[in-house]
Amino acid sequence: MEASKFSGESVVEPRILLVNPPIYDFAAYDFWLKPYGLLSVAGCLRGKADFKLFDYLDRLAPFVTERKELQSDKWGRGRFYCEQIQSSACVSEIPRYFRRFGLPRRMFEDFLRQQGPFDFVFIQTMMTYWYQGVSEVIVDIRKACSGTKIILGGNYVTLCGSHARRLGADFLLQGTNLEPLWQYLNVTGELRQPAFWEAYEKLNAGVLKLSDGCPFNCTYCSVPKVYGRFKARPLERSLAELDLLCRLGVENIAFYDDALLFEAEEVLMPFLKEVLKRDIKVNFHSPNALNARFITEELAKLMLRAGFKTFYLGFESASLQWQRRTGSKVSCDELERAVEHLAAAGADRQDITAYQILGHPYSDIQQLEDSMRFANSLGIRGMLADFSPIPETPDGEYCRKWVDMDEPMLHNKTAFPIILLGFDEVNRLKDLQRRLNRELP
Ligand code: B12
Ligand code: SF4
Repeated sequence: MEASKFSGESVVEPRILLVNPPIYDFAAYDFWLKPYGLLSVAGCLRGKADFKLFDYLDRLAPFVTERKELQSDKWGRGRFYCEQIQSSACVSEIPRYFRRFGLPRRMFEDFLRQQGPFDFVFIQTMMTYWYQGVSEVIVDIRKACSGTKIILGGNYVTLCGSHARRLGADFLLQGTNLEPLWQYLNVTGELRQPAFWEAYEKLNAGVLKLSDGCPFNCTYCSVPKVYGRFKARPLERSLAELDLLCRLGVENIAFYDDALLFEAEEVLMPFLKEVLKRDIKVNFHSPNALNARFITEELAKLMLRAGFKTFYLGFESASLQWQRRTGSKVSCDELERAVEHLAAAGADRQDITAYQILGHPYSDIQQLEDSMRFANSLGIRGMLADFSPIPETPDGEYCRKWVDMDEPMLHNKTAFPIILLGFDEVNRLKDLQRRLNRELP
């Protein structure tokens, strides 16, 4: 390993560029998308490096705010700037437009010319099927600053290591243990630091994560393997991060926890009680599904009082057979009870959404239409969550029957349901979901 700029007696801090790449996909929407892993790692090095951020998905960048059609909704969500492009050969049969979402490429080239060179570039990787955006960033950095060390981390690198190694980065951080990164950089990071949110010039939405891991073992999910046992993060660290987000003017906060409501008495409830005690006024959201099983009357009341505005519940299917085969994370009764508790606590049913998987390989036993009608009968919105097969999960491995799982583009959530069920059937189910939502009071 070459000596990094962290080593030696130099008083000059190393220059580190943080990049959240553009997205290449059929669809993308800013549903409180933030490069939280990247910012967390940078937070550990706060005060030890000179950071710059280029977030292609930053919707508060002037290029975006001057476009009326890209304005945020009342909870800080909205559309990304996008350009239609040629899809890559492996998904060319999918009859949907393929696009590049995010700031134009030339803006990054200009940025590198004006702000470079950098000693290191840290690049966020997210969905496995978004690797083309990562590749674009690497090509542009190599062209502009040849001596820069490029470091990748995040979900794609963790789940598709051997594929990611072909993109040409210098170092890959797989999984969640940051020790190999500190060794590579020859520095020690401080894990208790909040994420590096001050990298943004303007910020109206942020992210928090109070815990890691999940106690369930759903057969379609990578979290149990990647994160292991459920573990709460230190409350003080989360409160310090909340404080930082509020100081930066954030109004909407999305939780990125996998099991936000597990052991709520030890984790979420103390956090929310502190929010009330400090009289903090922000809107909380749970885009990453909540487990309805854990929503008690008391918890629902506390969540509403502390500022929760939208509720996304993971339901997946009303079929008992499907639930049992995939890990029994939630039942129909539990969903119904949770909705009653939330509504009684003051939530508008229009702000409660049940996710259901579309295009899961056991669709034959999922009874999706009945499941959609069941959620609708509770007066809440339904949202079809297109299935993305994930390598090394039992269901993802089963999908090798239909697609080449070694090509991450084929994990694409728009592509897979169409490959499995056909274009017409996917459209029929989506139309049905839209109709059911429209019929809600
Ligand atoms: C939040 C989240 C979302 C958010 C959006 C997140 C985003 N910014 O894009 C929402 C709710 C919108 C979402 C949607 C979906 N998601 Co999602 N999501 C997540 C979740 C919970 C966290 C992702 C994240 O930000 N991780 C980063 C932070 C939170 O992790 P961390 O632990 O602090 O990070 C550590 C390390 O990973 C590392 N690290 C992380 N990043 C970096 C970067 C660098 C440079 C370095 C050095 C280190 C590093 O260091 C950190 C400190 O230890 C993951 C599960 C998980 N626990 O990771 C699933 C996950 C990524 N999602 C998944 C899925 C399936 C989906 C959906 C397809 C579900 C659906 N059918 O609708 C959609 C797809 C959306 C789309 N447009 O295509 C899958 C992955 C699928 C895939 N093929 O890649 C995951 C892994 C969950 C699973 N089921 O296994 N998701
Ligand atoms: S409950 Fe959610 S995070 Fe936990 S294993 Fe199941 S799908 Fe994954």
